Amino acid sequence: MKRISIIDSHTGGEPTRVVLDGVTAEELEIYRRAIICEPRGHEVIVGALLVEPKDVSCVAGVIFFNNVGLLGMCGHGMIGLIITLRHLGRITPGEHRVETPVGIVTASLFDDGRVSLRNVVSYRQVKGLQVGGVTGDVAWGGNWFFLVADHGLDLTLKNVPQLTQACLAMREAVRAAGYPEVDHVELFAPPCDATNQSRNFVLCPGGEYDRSPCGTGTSAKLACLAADEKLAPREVWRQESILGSVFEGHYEPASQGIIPTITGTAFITAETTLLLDPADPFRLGIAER
Ligand code: PYC
Repeated sequence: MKRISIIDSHTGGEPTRVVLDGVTAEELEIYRRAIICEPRGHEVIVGALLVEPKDVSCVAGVIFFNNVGLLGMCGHGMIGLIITLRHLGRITPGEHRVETPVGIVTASLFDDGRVSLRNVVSYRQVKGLQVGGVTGDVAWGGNWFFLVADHGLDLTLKNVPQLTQACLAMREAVRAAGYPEVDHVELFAPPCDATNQSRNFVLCPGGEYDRSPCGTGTSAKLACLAADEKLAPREVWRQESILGSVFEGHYEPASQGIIPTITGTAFITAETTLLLDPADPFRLGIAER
């Protein structure tokens, strides 16, 4: 029986499954769907495999993954990872550097359980790309995003199927226009709560939507706001998700773009061991191959 120990958490409603033991980085592709997908999980989960960091100043290395592949960075996942490390007694409040495939992220854990991430350098690559009947920006926030404000859609939970279809079509159009790296689409609307600046809907690479306001998506948004001079350095931007959960963001200017800081909280939901029985036809997950 293969055993994989995990700790689950959620950040603003978006789940993170930290893999503590039982899978190496080399084996991840074999077990990725077993960890994320049904019957042990669900397509919306983001996995976070703990690995030894190459940089010894880092408390951990992490590889984020989902139902269709690897992620460069993951903001909600990093907040979930930090709260998981606190739960395990491996860290206490203070600053902690974490190595990701796209660079080192510095996380500050506060006494009240909030986590602030100083993300990788983020920037807008293209302004005002016209594709598939909409106009949007292409930006990097640790993952690649197509960001659209003027789409004519209601960002409400009951509208998720239509939002998902619209974002999938936009993503196809962006890729066909020469940006195959774009795997997330982010739609914006005015906030429901007037203390926030904006509401978003984020389509993730595997076709699920982010329940949280998306840390890398909020970083990409801050990069666009900075490039348009619509948000000053250190000015606070409160980004609301389609569920109403909130990340607070601000940025520092950097030579190639901005350095975003994203703040949120996460809660532990489970600690358990996944069992993969060799006789189980679905031991590697139910998913398209
Ligand atoms: O919070 O950066 C994020 C994220 C990416 C995909 C899902 N969440």
